[in-house]
Amino acid sequence: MSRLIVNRRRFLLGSAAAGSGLVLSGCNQFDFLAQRGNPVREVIEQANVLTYSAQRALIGDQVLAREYAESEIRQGMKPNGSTEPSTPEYMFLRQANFEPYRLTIKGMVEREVSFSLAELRNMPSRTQITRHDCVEGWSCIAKWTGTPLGPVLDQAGVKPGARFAVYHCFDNIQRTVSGDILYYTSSDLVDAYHPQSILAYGLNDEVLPVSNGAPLRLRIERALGYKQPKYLHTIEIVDDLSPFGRGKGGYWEDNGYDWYGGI
Ligand SMILES: Nc1nc2c(c(=O)[nH]1)N[C@H]1C(S)=C(S)[C@@H](COP(=O)(O)O)O[C@H]1N2
Ligand SMILES: [Mo]
Repeated sequence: MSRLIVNRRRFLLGSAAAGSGLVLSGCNQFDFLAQRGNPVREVIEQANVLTYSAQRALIGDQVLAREYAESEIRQGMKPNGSTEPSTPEYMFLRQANFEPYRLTIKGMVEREVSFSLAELRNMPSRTQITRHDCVEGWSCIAKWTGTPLGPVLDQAGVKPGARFAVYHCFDNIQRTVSGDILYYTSSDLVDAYHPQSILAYGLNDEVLPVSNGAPLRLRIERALGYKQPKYLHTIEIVDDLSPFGRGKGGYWEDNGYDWYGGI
């Protein structure tokens, strides 16, 4: 089984790299791939659906990601992607030491709820030492402390028919002529309710630093780095990902990365 997963990971890394090259190069020869209804694109999309269901069938729903010993933490957590968000909303919260921060849960829920950091820290916590794998080809073992997401979602009451959680972040990952693009990603509810899915406010026994996503970032331990949203402010429960961004369920997903991003 591990061989299968390794092979799948290689495949993923390959397809992610090809996907981003495709978007960034803007090469005419390949542009047609990005058009909806294109048969090649549909084949690629089907492949993603297949790997998703194949992986769910292979490893089951609630299998834990490997956890490591303290002695295996070799270096600090390498900051990547956005490391210092510059949106006014974030800069305001940062200078106020994140006192006014609230995490909001909305969408297909019985009641919209929001929590301050103090409230989240007072809920049961979980600490885990796990390995973060970025598609750029590096990994880091780090110790994360936070509140399990499942019980937080239960306080909002997820409605029947809901399928995904969309994670909205403060940072402007990309600036364009038509405005800032804010980072977002998403998961299914199986990953949202996974026992290692935590709203992390602590990293390696310290308060989570700004460069790694302060005040709150989600860990989804069986997924690649781009599925670990930093600077999280809202979780939206939905049954359809198409209304967000370019409809692929995340910033990097919109740029060609696999939606599931499992490892
Ligand atoms: N909001 C936000 N979340 C993000 C990113 C980002 O740029 N913005 N980058 C992603 C990527 S590609 C990686 S590898 C990890 C990096 O997390 P770190 O800075 O704690 O290493 O965060 C992920 N989550
Ligand atoms: Mo990454």
